Amino acid sequence: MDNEISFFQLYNGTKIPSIGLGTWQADDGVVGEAIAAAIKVGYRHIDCAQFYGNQKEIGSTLQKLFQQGVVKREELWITSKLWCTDQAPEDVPEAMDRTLRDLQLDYVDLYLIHWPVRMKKGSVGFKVENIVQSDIPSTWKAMEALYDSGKARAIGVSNFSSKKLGELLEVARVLPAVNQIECHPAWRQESLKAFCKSKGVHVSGYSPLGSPAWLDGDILKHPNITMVAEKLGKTPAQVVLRWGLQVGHSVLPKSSNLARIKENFDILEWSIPEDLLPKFSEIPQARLLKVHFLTHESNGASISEEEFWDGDI
Ligand code: NDP
Ligand code: 1BO
Repeated sequence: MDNEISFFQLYNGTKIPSIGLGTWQADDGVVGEAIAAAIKVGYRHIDCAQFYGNQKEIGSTLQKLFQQGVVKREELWITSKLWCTDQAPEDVPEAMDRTLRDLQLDYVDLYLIHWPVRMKKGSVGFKVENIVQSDIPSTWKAMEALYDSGKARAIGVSNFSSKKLGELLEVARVLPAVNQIECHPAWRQESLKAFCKSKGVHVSGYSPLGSPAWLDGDILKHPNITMVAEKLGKTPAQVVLRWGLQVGHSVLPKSSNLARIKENFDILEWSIPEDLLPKFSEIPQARLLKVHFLTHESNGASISEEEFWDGDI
């Protein structure tokens, strides 16, 4: 088969498909069609989260696809994430069960702590007054129980700096298998990626296209990217995603457009020649996803963006 999916093996032996369909900002009424189209094209990995508010539609679409025989549950890799309001250890099992009910699944393949930030249970919105002291070791114990129960085949974290991940690794009984972080040529995260690699933690790259419709930069228009794309007869999105695979992380492009869903998957049967890879390393670095609500003085925050990320660059 053309474009047969490739995998990265996690430390516990499970295999995460190298490309996953992102679902953030894929609204109800749209997300189901996007998932169905992606699975028919060959995607086997869907990146979900309770926070995205669309897991029910994803669940009913998956059920239809199973019933129609388009794909089997065991052929898919479904990631979901624990939202910040459910980090109290006693709330973690119910959050998992809610996600499983919404997705109409018995288990997820990967369950992540979405952010290293705890917010008041039931609170809504990104407001400094909603933040309460986090206690990642106690949240993690509850995550480990989900792993033991089989409701999550692997557990991990997202948006964890080297420092926060290092602290977790010191207390974890079940090691985090994945750190899902912003990663694209304009935010390559070389030191955090090297740290993750040294600890056997796989990196999944979110906003792998630089989230062009939402965030500040449009890396797809960077001259180095357009030059490589023209040279290889590929699109800017394809070379940016392919770069991600070649530097060792899985990529999670979001699209709700059938043509772009196909385009983003067509990155498996070719590669960027070694002599063009330095072109990606020349691109200036800037984190695109800023957590202003946590870090900006005007919101009453007391820490800076740099402090929040523990100085990781
Ligand atoms: P992406 O980098 O995937 O960019 C998505 C945007 O690019 C959409 O506007 C999409 O529009 C557009 N797009 C998709 N394909 C192409 C293409 N081939 N050419 C041009 N434009 C294209 O950004 P996201 O921020 O959505 O990140 C991807 C996923 O990562 C999320 O959906 C989510 O699952 C995950 N994520 C996780 C986070 C976390 O905290 N753990 C944070 C952010 C993201 P269209 O749909 O119209 O094609
Ligand atoms: C705050 C944005 C989270 C997307 O995963």
